[in-house]
Amino acid sequence: MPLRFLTAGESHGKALMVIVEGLPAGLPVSADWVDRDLGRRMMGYGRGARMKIERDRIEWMSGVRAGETLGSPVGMVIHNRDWSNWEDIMAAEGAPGEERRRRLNRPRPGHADLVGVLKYDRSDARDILERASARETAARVAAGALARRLLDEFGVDIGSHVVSLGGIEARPPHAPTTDLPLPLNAVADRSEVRVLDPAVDAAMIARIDQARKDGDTLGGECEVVVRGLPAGLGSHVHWDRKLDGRLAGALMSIPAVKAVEIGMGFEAARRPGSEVHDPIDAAATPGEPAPPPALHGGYARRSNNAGGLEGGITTGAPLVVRVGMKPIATLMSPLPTIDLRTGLPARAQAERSDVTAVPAMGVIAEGLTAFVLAEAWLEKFGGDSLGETRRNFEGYLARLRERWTELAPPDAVTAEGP
Ligand code: EPS
Repeated sequence: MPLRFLTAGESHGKALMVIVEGLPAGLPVSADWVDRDLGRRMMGYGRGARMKIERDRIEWMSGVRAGETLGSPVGMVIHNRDWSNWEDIMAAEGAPGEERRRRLNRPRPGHADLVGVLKYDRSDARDILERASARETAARVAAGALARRLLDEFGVDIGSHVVSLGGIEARPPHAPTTDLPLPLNAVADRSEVRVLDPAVDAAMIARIDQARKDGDTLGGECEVVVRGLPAGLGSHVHWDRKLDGRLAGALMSIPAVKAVEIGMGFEAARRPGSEVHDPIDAAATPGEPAPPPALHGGYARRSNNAGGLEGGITTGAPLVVRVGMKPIATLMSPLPTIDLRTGLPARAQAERSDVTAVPAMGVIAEGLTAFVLAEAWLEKFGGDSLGETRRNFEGYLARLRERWTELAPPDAVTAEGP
């Protein structure tokens, strides 16, 4: 059974809930570990007043005992502090036809308001926005934090940083990751906009301040980088097992995300093959043991334009994914829309919102990346207990090393073959 999770909860409902199923037993976990990522998701210059109300923390509901997973479904709840202000408006009990309070009648272009109302046959777009709100991503980050915990046991580092915000670039597209700090978040989290270059901070913050004054919103791009993965996660054999497709699907599901690039991404479509593909070298002398930890099986790449994936399978090089987010749909200087009650022209409703949530989006992207990778990890290595997963992982690495030592010595092979 694959690793999977389900979330539930409205933005101004009582709580968010998440169930993660398929984690091996014996994985050390703590609420502090999960809460750390929840806290990181709430940060970032440009976020709205809601983040001052909430203190996102999980409460364990199931699946964990004495600081370890049991192998049973892990249930977590994140209580909404704002619920006390919405108890009447969002109450579950009541008469279906009764007049709703805090209705949203003027749908925001770019939000799910209008299409959701049409699809679900609602008259109040609040019935849609409550679930379309990016608040739900807190539950995803909690699930992602458990996935990250599993990968962390194997030395995998998952980090992200903002590479552009409101049109200001912090890093040129497709720059090699060899100069990035490890762990990446130790540096990225020091910046209010999660950029690595402190010189760019001030320009982005000024841009956000200006957008706030203008009643406008800003989008941007984050880069997720994963280091320490072995070659061999994912598969080439079937479309829905290809890891690049699975990652792109998960990342595109983040609210407001409109683009995902892996490695060189769109730029690779513009260049000849000789400038795109990553030449393969030996990282060790053939016949001698591959250097530890042998994640690449003894091979190395001169570049990483593939972003760590070939044929839907990890190469052992860093996984590099760029995620592009459009500006948030709630504008304080609202765009033209219609009034759902009359069909007549109106200005979109201005709900409390953020000027930008690009720094938070990177944290969410990390969580979803971790989840997809943990799923692929358990497909490859399996195990009902962490110890079993570890033995399988080590057995695979031993085989990669063995393959390398079995290679013929260089003088026994001609260009045509042995
Ligand atoms: C969010 C909570 C929301 C928004 C934001 C993300 O809180 P509220 O709607 O009470 O202000 O700050 O949601 C949106 C940007 C959106 O379009 O829905 C959160 O917890 O991340």
